[in-house]
Amino acid sequence: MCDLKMIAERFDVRGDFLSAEPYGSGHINDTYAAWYRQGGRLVRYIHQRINHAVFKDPDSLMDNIVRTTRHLQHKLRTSGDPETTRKALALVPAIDGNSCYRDEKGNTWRTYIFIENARTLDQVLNVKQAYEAARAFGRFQKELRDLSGRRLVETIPNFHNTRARFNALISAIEADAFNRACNIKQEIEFAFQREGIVDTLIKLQQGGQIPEIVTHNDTKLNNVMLDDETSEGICVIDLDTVMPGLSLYDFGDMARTMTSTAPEDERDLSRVHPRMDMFEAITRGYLSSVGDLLTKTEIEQMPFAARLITFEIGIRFLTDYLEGDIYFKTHRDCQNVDRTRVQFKLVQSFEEREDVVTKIVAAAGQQRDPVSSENWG
Ligand code: ADP
Ligand code: GN1
Ligand code: MG
Repeated sequence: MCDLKMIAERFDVRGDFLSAEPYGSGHINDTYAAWYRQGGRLVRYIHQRINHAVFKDPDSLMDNIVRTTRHLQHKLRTSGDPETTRKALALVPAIDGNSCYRDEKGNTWRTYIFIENARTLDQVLNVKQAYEAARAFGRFQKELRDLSGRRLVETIPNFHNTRARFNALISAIEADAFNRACNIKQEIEFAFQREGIVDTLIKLQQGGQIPEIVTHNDTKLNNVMLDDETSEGICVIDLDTVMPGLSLYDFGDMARTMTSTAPEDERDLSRVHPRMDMFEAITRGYLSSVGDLLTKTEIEQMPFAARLITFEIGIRFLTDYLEGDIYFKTHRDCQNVDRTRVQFKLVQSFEEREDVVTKIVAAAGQQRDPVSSENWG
């Protein structure tokens, strides 16, 4: 582990550094929870090293985050909310006043206030959690609708361009740099059979039927903190990919990560399927906070987005396997293949349940009124 104390000293954290340990199960950044003694109490902060192989322009990324977190906090403050630094991520500036610190190796570090009495989950356990997590992501989209100023920077260009993701898969298969394509023939075939879906949302956007808005773009379950007591989705985190996007990208990734109770890399595929009660919970949770801002087409495309985005992440895992596991963190051999298989199983299950999924969205879309979370307890 790197010298966290040295990093910690570069930030304007009041108190004495005690210890730090790796934290969370994100696939991209290096995250540490650090303890400090502060005025006789023990408090925690998050120190995070941005993965600059993934994010090529950390300064623009941090600029996006400064703008969005300020905007969210300003809204909470003006509404009289007493918990602004628990309900919106709060950066702690570096001692030189910058939002981040660049170490001598060129790594970019940032520090956040630790959100206490809340947790992230890697899998949903009940419908209330699914409802609350989706509601929080919907609220996040809604609160950023009036973000003023210039367009946010695309921290990863074409991040949800499924056609570009598909083309990257083809290139990786052609290069087959690690001679791995022979191990995943079925998965490659599965992907090729579905090439026809990859342009759908892009075309709807180009045709002006779906608007570009500010979206989170990485709305997996473990990017929202749920309150320990109430399960309320109190804070959306992991803001590196907050940038212009489609509302459907966010809904699709919620469906991918909040409907199955199996891990993302489950090896027993018989345990993997999207639960329809969970799907209904996320649909209602999401629409309860943002439904009044969505167009008819956006709502109509929600069932499709569930399988498209699940497919897209599946082909990203497959591509990474072919390229030697260089993008997503892996902890064992073939983990990216297992992740792919889980996503593809979910895609297939969404296809098989298309009627049910469509009915759920249609019914929830007609109501569009905020639904009390009590219904999901
Ligand atoms: P990655 O991009 O690698 O996924 P995240 O920003 O999602 O990194 O952080 C990884 C994990 O660290 C999260 O899933 C969450 O459990 C934890 N975490 C991140 N920020 C905070 C915070 N401000 N307070 C408490 N926990 C946090
Ligand atoms: C990554 O950073 P994390 O673990 O929240 C990835 C997402 C994928 C997800 C798959 C910047 O999310 O796009 O959907 O893994 N983030 C980035 O679990 O690529
Ligand atoms: Mg994350």
